[in-house]
Amino acid sequence: MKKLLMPLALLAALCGQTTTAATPPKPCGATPTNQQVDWLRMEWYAFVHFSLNTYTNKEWGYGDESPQLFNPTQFDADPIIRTFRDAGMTGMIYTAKHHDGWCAWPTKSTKHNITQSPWKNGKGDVVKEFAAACKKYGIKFGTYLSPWDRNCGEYGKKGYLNVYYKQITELLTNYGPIFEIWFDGANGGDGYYGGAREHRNIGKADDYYDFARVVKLIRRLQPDCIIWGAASRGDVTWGGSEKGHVKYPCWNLINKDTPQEKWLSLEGDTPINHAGWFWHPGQETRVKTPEHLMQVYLDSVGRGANLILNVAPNREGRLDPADVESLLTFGENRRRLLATDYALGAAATASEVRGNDPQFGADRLTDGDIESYWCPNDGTTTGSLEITLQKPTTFDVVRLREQIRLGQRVTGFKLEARVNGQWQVIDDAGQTIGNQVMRKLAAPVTADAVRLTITGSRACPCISELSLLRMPVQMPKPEISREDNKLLITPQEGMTIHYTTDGSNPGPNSPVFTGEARLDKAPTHPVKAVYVDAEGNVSSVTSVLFGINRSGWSCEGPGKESIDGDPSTIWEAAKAPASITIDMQEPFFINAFSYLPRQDGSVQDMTDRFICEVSLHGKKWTTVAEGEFSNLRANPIELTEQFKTRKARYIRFTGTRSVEGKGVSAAEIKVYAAPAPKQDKKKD
Ligand code: FUL
Repeated sequence: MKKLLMPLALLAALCGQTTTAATPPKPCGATPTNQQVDWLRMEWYAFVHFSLNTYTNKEWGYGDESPQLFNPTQFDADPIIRTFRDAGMTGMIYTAKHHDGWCAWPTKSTKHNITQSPWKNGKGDVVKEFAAACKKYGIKFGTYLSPWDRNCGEYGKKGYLNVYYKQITELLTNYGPIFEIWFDGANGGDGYYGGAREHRNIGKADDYYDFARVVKLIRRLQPDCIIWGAASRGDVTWGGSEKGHVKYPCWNLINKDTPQEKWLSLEGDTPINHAGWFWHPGQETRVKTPEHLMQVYLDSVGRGANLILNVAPNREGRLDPADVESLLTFGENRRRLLATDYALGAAATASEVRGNDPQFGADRLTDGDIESYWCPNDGTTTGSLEITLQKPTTFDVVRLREQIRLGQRVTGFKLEARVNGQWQVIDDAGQTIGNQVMRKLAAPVTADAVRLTITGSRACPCISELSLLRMPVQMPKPEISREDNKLLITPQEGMTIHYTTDGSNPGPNSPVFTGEARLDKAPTHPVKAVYVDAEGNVSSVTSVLFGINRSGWSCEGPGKESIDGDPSTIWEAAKAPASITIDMQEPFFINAFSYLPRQDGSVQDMTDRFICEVSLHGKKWTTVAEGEFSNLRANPIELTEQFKTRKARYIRFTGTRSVEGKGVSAAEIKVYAAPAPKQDKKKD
């Protein structure tokens, strides 16, 4: 390398520039470990929630679920991991134990584990099978081990800690290299706790679990393992929402600009399906689109964090085909986005080069080497770089990288492009860069030069890459909604819409949607639609299951905000328990309702325990569902509760507890129709 640089240095000297072999800048603030750098370069990987909750339609088990429930008839880790590999994912993290305490490996720490399950006659080990498949497909394996254990009688007491440390030790000893271990932030609350069925508070998680000790233990067992959480004692922390986005500007630092500054990378986490982290019946109508996933990717990886995307196996132990389709389409779009860097090899100049040493020259940005970097002299915290392309080139994403081994420095930047000989600003809102930032432009730009201006930096900026990328054209997916009983599907120029309402998958031979279709008042199948373009290309399927049409419904007493179709209006009651009694005006066969918690960002009075009763005439009431809406603080999504089919005109929703506060609330309540039971059909 040095040998190569000599002639350049000589040339610069001959051209009258003073060239000294400049020394690299000193690190600025906290720097990442090699493990943290390697981890950031993994970009995105899978999360797999697969446990007893898969069988109970719950997001959090209480801890009293029977291990007998776990019996996937078709589980095979191989196709699951192959799918992740095919999508371009670099690893996967499996929930070896979720909050319900059931362990998916034959642990010696508790009886509440897979040896008590019928799957493989109690001889199975899901952790082992996932670890082996990851090895086979060359992606990394990691594990999630919930600190909160709603099953263990010792939870909240000292005795639990040995159980927990033992579980960590087993997982980090018996399954090969673990690239990341997750310590969830949900801790303490009510649970089964060995039969006590009570509320247990653990105080400060850092003190109770003794995370300092946990970190030491992990470092001893697997020094390369990235630790998520552990009260910021680890290497990585939560991105801040379960939508996958991390906020921008994005700093991989805590206690920034203080002597306690520490490098702590961010991980955005989100499920691929709106239904939640675990598999839920009917979730094929709630899968996130590839376009949505691309946005999440840009808002996490493209802001300098990593993305962990959950894809949950179903009760058979297979991935849901709708999830897989979206995952693979997004994976392909990502691959196409990153396939060509139009700036690669382009000539570059800079306002200043450190010691005039070509080692730190502007062309380091376009040499395709993520380790080399441009850098000005110490004390210079602003500057500009110009990249000249050989011909006008169209791009709409600009990717920048800092040499983060020297710390995260840049606080502001601006991008300009030369279009038809005129410089124009294409992005003036750049702040942090970090490992990488992907700036999606408002519209594609065709330019023959690009200028990057660093407007602020904590020390001399060290920029390792500037790439020009092009977002692939993504085939749109129809959007389906309804207005009263009228079905609406968004038209798309040059494409026809084909749809079904009987649950079957639509194709070019299905009925054409002309804008005049009616929807059943109480549909029992999802509406599905595709676009077909002039060449016969077919888009992905959009599938939506509508609840019973609520127009004309009323509430006996308060609650109308929960049936008005407007999530921004909220029914609120100051004191729990409080109920909404809905009159559907006529009887229906029903088998599910959904609850959308308040969406205004507050968890105050957000109902998280409920009772649901139904009645045919409004006199005799039957309780059809009762329980907990879990994980609402982190993920306030619409949750669906299913029950045995009933004929009812009235439905009463009672909030009995909330995440915070004494009251209860609901943004929306929907009710779902069921097919008429056989004997009733006969009567009709
Ligand atoms: C949350 C948990 O409570 C959820 O159930 C899920 O595991 C998610 C990844 O983290 O905090």
